[in-house]
Amino acid sequence: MTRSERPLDRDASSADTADAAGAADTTGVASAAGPTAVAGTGAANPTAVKAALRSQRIELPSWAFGNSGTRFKVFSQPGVPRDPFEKVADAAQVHRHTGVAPTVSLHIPWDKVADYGKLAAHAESHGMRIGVINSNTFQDDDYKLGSVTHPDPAVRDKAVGHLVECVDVMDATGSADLKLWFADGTNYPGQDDFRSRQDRLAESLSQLYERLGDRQRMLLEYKLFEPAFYHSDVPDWGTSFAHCVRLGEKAKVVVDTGHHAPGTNIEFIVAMLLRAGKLGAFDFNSRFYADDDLMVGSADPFQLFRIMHEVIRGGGLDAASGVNFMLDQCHNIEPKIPAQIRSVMNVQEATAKALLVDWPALSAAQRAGDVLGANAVLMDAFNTDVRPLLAEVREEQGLDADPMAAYARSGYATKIAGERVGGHQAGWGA
Ligand code: RM4
Ligand code: MN
Repeated sequence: MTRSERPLDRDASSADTADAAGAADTTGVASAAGPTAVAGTGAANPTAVKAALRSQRIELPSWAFGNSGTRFKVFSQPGVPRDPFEKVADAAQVHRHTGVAPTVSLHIPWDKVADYGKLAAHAESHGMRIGVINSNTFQDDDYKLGSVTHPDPAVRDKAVGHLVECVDVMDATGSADLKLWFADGTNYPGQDDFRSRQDRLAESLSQLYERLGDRQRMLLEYKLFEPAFYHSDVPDWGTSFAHCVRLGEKAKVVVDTGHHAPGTNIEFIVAMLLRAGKLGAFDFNSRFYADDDLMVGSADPFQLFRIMHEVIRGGGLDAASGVNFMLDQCHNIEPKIPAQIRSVMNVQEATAKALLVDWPALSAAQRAGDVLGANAVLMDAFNTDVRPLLAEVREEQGLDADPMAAYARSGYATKIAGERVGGHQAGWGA
């Protein structure tokens, strides 16, 4: 059977019902009958696939536009923004050429400004909105032994104070989400007590949770290691999940794709979190070795496809799911704006392939125990060249079919290199 001969409508009865009880009432998002309208019509319905691609949203990180590097060297680039306003302007260029990236994440204090209302208005004048506010409790001397888990209550108070200040920034910018990533951990066995640190973490998070408005959420990110090398206080999705469940509906887990041990099955984590209604956001990037923060989809496009497949399976692509898809990347040696454009395109390509999965065929093969057949359905979608489809989607939206070429032709890179002379280029800690 060719793609076009496959049934238009997904056969609901073909969906597995094994997880019905667990999924339906705990999530309110993931459907036990499998993917929602977006995916069910997959290969057989190009209109639905295109609609899903048009409505997909990918958030850009302000810090990707600043200078970055490793602990060995930060290489500067011409035209790099000197302040958050210029970072937002650069993000707007990415949106101009891709049409799916209208929000930009801020990092406080890197993006500290005197008037956040003014920054939000500036974003709006560029067709952008302020997205997630990312907190930073890792760059002060006080935080050497931790922030919200620090043994000294005064340091914990200071850290919670910063997080509350971030909620003030959310109020001023209209942002709905606060992202929490803690560098907290220890370097040596015996250095501090795991359980006391968990208690302090729980207490600090509760204080913050109380401060959230009705439409605001807190997103708790986990990371296996670095900067702490013996243990991290939020090393894995289980720890984040446990805290979020205890806190309540407004607390969700963040999956940063670079924050796992090599070989971790990230798509399984995605499935579990969506099933429980606890997936709040992605920090997308690629890694070869550790938390490399390279362009998403560059190290392992197949992994990204598998993740997007589970996202669609669990309803995470539907706007109502509230899952935020952000790029958390640094472009140390490549030009930053085109690197962000390329990253957005990589996410779109993985999404398009995942949308093309023939769900009725996959489900039938799975139920029949057809191991090779089921695998072939997935690989068939992954091996489809979706670039012509995405080019078509862009042209239908009045965009250039090739965002990279359009950006190169735009003259923006030359313009900012000429204009942004003097001042202090933004970078870590700026
Ligand atoms: C952390 C984590 C956070 C990001 C910082 C800069 O490793 O990924 O999400 O904000 O880096
Ligand atoms: Mn991250």
